[in-house]
Amino acid sequence: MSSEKMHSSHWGVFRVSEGDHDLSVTAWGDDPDPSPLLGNFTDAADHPVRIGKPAVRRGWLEHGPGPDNRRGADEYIEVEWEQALDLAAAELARVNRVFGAEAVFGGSYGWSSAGRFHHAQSQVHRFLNTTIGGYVRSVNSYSSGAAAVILPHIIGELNEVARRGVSWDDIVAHTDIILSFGGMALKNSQVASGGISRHTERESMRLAAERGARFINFSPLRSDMPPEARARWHAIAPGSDAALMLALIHDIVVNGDADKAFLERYCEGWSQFEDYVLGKADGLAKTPQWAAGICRYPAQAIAALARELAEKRVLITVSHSLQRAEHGEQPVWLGLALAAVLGQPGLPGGGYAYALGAIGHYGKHHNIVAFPPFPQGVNQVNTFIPVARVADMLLHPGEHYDFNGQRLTYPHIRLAWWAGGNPFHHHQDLGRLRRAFSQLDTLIVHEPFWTATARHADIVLPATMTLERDDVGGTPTDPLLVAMQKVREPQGEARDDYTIFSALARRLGAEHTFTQGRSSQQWLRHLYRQMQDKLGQHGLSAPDFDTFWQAGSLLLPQTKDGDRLLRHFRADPGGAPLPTPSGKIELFSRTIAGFGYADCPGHPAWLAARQQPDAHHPLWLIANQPATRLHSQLDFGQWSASHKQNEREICQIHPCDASKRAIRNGDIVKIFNQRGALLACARITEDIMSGVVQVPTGAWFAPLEPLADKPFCVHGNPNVVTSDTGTSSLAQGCTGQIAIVEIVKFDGPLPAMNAFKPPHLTKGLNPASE
Ligand code: PGD
Repeated sequence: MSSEKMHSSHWGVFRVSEGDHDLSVTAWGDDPDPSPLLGNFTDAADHPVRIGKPAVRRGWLEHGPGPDNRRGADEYIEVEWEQALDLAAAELARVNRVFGAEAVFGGSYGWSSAGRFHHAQSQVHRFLNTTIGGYVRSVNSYSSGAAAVILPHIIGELNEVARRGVSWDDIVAHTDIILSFGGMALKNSQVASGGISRHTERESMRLAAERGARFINFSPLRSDMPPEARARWHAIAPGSDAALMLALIHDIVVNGDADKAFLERYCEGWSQFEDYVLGKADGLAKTPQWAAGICRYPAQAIAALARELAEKRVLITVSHSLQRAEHGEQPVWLGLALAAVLGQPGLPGGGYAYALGAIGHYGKHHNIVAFPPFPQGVNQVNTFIPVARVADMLLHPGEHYDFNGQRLTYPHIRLAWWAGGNPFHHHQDLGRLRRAFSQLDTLIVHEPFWTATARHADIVLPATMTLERDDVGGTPTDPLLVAMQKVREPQGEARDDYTIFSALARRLGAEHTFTQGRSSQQWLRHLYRQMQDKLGQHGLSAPDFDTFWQAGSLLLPQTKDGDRLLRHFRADPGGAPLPTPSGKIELFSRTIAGFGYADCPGHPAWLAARQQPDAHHPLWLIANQPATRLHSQLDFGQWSASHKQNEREICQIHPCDASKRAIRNGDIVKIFNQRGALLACARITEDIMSGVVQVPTGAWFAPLEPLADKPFCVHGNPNVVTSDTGTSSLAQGCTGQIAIVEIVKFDGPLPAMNAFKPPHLTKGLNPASE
């Protein structure tokens, strides 16, 4: 048994040691509510699905770079590191020489691991910037693609709004009603990129509820609010929140409960928006009766809720998931509008807390100084895409599209470099994504595991997992800086991304520019010293690096509540204006109206999604964040695996929908639409709205026939049926949360689930000798 080390993950801080077989993992003692996701680490490090050696796809090795439909079905040839690095460096140099850095996609979206130095995306970016001068990048995220674009137009930057909004402390002390659209599931707030030392949301909800605060959960799923909140659950149709919010606003106005003084002083464009709500603009008043049919929720209940909200300290929360849908910008905007009509923004515990509970960063306090990021260098390529438009880019080079007031053109990408992400988890319509990736000349992937993305790559470079290297974990909203101490030697021939990129940069004649002459240990010390210097500027100090490293963690000083964005604005709207064009909350945005988008007008509105249930596909599918893993990470781990049945992901279905289809608890079901199909195991429950089924994301893609146009995932990855369309011309965010499907009992023999076995590998073959 080796000695215990301190380490950290996006889902919590822990102590770990190597046992005879598995790792022994114990949550950090000060965490009041540790995440069970830690259980996925125990058997991960030497799992058979680890990538042990660099590998090259046979088709690429034999025929050279170029579009190839065999990606995803080909076998791999294991090669020595030197050969793999030579091939990768030469291919990058070729593409750069022939087509320029504009032909290289380095967006490399993905969460990778909690360590800030080995942050894989930053490593890719610095490597491409320092070797070929840049790359086509991606902007925004799959988490909050719509919110990140609309919020700056109407109130302020996403991070300011979400991270400096209402705190949990304020909610516990002041809020009467927490009106939550999309809930605040603890499975989401157990995670925070960079790490989280104390999971406090459950306790905050318990304390607030005990004081008498009322939590109201509007969601198709009861489980979107934990029992501790003692929430009232109101099931509404997926994607209908905007209609419900409009109807609430309507009745608050006609009841005479709108805070006119607040709207006058702090908001821009109330009159245009009011005309729309009351139907003066389009002849359609947004009444509860109007909304009831859309939401599948009674008009009287909407009217009663509008009355209940008056004169109370009300906090409106809107989860990230609502904006991962067609017209996802609208519920984000309407949540703010509802809070404004009630006159609540800027009051302690009141107003609008966008995405509170969607991630562990929000509702917390801020460190006075943050641990510095690994510097990425300068990208000389200006071309970018909104992150979720990657398949469009690869399939439609040269085509024009709209984004946030700009008319952009998709570049022609020949080479994509991916480290720390799993597009065959995070992207929608995976059959389309496979066709998109087949257009590339070359796909290079760094991964610890044989994920579906690694199985579509041409050159696969085995990366260490977090436990196999030293790093520092931290985030601006958590006071604990963690020395992430190496626990074990790298599995097989795995190398960390920095070592891989250093060796590649050497081949491209830019080693020193990339490394600055520092080893990874020296970078950790260098970044730590920068943090010490910044603390010094505030008259604060931190122990030297060795003391920190030995202690395993360091508690950083935090600011208190005074910096909350809307408090300042409310106190002094002239002196502390919001960073919007008017300096106020924008209920009508001249900027957005000026873009002229039919799918995102100048005020918040109800815009029906194109995807609606029909006779062939009568059910909504909610494809939400999983509770048993982070995204697709460590899906083979003990905790995730123990929550599947027959090795398949679970599908929740209402008893009425199940009985109509003669589906019983535990049956294997097939969920399908025109894009593909997946298998899952049925769990019948009244905790889901009738007409809706739910399958979480993250089960590794396991297509029965890898090259099928309409993939059939036998494991339960819902992204085979989700739609790859943008939220609107404004944000072009991902719309993976909701799909339209049918479901039937699957009676055939259960196909083998091979996602956790490596692909066919030819070991140690030297291609020159073939
Ligand atoms: P992860 O599974 O976290 O998913 O998408 P993302 O791609 O981030 O992938 C991270 C990968 O990095 C893993 O394969 C892991 O093994 C690898 N990795 C970890 N550490 C390292 C490292 O040090 N080096 C290297 N090279 N690799 C490493 C998440 C995305 O999915 C997100 S954020 C959201 S919010 C979206 N949510 C939904 C949704 O709600 N519904 C649908 N349908 N689809 C979604 N997709 C999105």
